[in-house]
Amino acid sequence: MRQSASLLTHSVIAITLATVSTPVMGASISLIPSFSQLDGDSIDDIGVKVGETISFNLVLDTTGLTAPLQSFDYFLEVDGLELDFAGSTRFDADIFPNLGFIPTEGDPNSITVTRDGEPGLAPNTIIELLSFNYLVLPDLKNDGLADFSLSVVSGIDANGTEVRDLFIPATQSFEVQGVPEPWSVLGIGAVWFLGMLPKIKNSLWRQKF
Ligand SMILES: [Ca+2]
Ligand SMILES: [Ca+2]
Repeated sequence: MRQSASLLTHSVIAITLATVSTPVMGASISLIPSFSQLDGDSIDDIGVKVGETISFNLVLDTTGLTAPLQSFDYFLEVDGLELDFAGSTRFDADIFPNLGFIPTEGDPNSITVTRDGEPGLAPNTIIELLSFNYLVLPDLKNDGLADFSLSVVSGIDANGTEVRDLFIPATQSFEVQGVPEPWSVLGIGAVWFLGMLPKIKNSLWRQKF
């Protein structure tokens, strides 16, 4: 009896742990490759060099939706001093045939992009929607502010229901910041060595006596 009670306890614990450790799955947007934290501020970063072109894809995940996603709109904002749009390639023309752009009045660095049409995107589907290319401009700075930000504005399913709030996260953003060239790291090392040279000489001199 005691053994069966113990087994029951273990079963309950196992079920509880399984429930706790199972991640909550839901609709989302994400970028690949994903970005990471390079410093102490709150925004994720990508280390870049002036003049290079960076590329990344927007992934749309409809996990948890109950009807096909029939339209999908997002707001895109870019720091035009650090990044210059260098083209994009869409992969979803057979899913959302209609593509539209709504410029933001007075702001050339932001735009709303709309997609709709048949057949739409089925629930519990993950696709790469498009790829972005951006040229890194010389006015690069590390100020902890987003240089690229993309947010879901609206998603309407086949029942006409607004499902925007089901997308978690519904925003993806990152900052671009410079990484030192290998030669400049060598340069810093050479300066340090030259600065230390008198101390090294003195130390060697003392070792003689
Ligand atoms: Ca950061
Ligand atoms: Ca920046």
